[in-house]
Amino acid sequence: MNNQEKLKRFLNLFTGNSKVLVVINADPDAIASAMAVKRILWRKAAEVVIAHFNRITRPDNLAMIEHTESGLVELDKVDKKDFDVFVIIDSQPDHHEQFSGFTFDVIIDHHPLSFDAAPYVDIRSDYGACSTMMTEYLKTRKIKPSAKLAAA
Ligand SMILES: [Mn+2]
Repeated sequence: MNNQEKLKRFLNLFTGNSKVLVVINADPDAIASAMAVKRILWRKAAEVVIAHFNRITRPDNLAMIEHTESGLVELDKVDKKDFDVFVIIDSQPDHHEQFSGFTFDVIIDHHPLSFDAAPYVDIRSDYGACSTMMTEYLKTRKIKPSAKLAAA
């Protein structure tokens, strides 16, 4: 499947009413990738919230979150019932028990394949970073990353 077809299939999962929850194990690659998803879904979904479950303590991660205004929220502060599309990015559902409470509609990752049961799966184990994959999505969607997204 080429990038254009992939993007089309990805976007087909959302309507203008979709409330999307992106769940990440926050590190710079995951944060940057989740922000790219949010950007790609701008005007394609009603709401996109990025939630993380790990405690973010490393100063570089904190600086990145502040600098990029990524709007990250803590997973235990979100109510699953407020969302209807679930995305996991830069991880697969079996990577952490915190992911296990969700049935994901989208899995986008670059780690070795271990879990690919979802309506939309894009796992490229030959990529060094998930954000590299997302750069391709942005390009395919003809989006120039904003300064903040590019910084991420
Ligand atoms: Mn990664």
